[in-house]
Amino acid sequence: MKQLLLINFVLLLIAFDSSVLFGFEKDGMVWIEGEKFWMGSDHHLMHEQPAHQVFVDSFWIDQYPVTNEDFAQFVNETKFVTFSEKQPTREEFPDALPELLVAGSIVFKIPESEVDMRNHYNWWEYKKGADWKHPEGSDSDIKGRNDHPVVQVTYDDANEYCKWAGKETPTEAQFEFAARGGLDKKVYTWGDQPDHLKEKAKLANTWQGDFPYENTEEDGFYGTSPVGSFPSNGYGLYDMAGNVWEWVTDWYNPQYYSMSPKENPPGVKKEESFDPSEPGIHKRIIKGGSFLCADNYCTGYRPSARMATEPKSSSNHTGFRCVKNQNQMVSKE
Ligand SMILES: [Ca+2]
Ligand SMILES: [Ca+2]
Repeated sequence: MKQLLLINFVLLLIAFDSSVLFGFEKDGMVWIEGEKFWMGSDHHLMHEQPAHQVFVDSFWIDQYPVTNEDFAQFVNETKFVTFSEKQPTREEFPDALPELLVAGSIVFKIPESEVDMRNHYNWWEYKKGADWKHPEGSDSDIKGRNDHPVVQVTYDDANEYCKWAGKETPTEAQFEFAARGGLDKKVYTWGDQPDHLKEKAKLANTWQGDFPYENTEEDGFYGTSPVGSFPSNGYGLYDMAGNVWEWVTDWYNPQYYSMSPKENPPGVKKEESFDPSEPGIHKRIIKGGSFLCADNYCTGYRPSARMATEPKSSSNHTGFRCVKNQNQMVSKE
């Protein structure tokens, strides 16, 4: 009897311990226990290949993307001015057309009918006055969108926010590992079955209908959605698929996965970053996909999906969240 009680006690301890290790939440962040996982995919785009095993150290990650309300608090306290609120100069953009040298940012514009899918200028336009407080241009605002993810932020804007919060932007490996939520080698954050084949309510804010001219809004949202509107993944994290793309620290190189280190891969050096479609421009990576990701285009909301983005560019489908690393925790204590 005594032995049985002891076994029960030990089992109880193990159960308690695992709940501490996985999905433990504090101050809006979730603890991710370091582990090996399969990064990338052999079944999708070339730059996601090869799938390869890497190890990431334990870290904390924000449960939700940073919201307009969070970002407003940062701006109120620090008087920070984001990149898209400043007028671009001729020195920064020597080749830009004069009409583009006004403060503004990139906004999605739905075409009226089918367009050439190879030319993304068919659905993106530079809009004067577009910034985080006016995501779709000077005639828009964020009223009623306090709990939506902040958008129209560059990588540097995101990085400044995370620093202010005592955090950092995640690496690509951290983001992907967290996004998988413990489901190794699965296509989506919820498993292998595409969202549109599920009978239940939608699992992420993506694009339904023919991208880019038909948005049927079956998931209930035309654009961004309040953070946490869809079920969390296995680690209790929200919007790791869809809603907004999120900045990570890594510089982009399509061949990185065949040469990356096996532990805590940091990405290539800036000088080694390379996008074959725009050689000569150094780009960082965004992950997680957005409300513009459609199954007929990029299914960018898969955890292994990645997109190269010029770090000084912002748009109305890109935001971010932050992480806290162990070295930060040690230095703070
Ligand atoms: Ca949607
Ligand atoms: Ca996302």
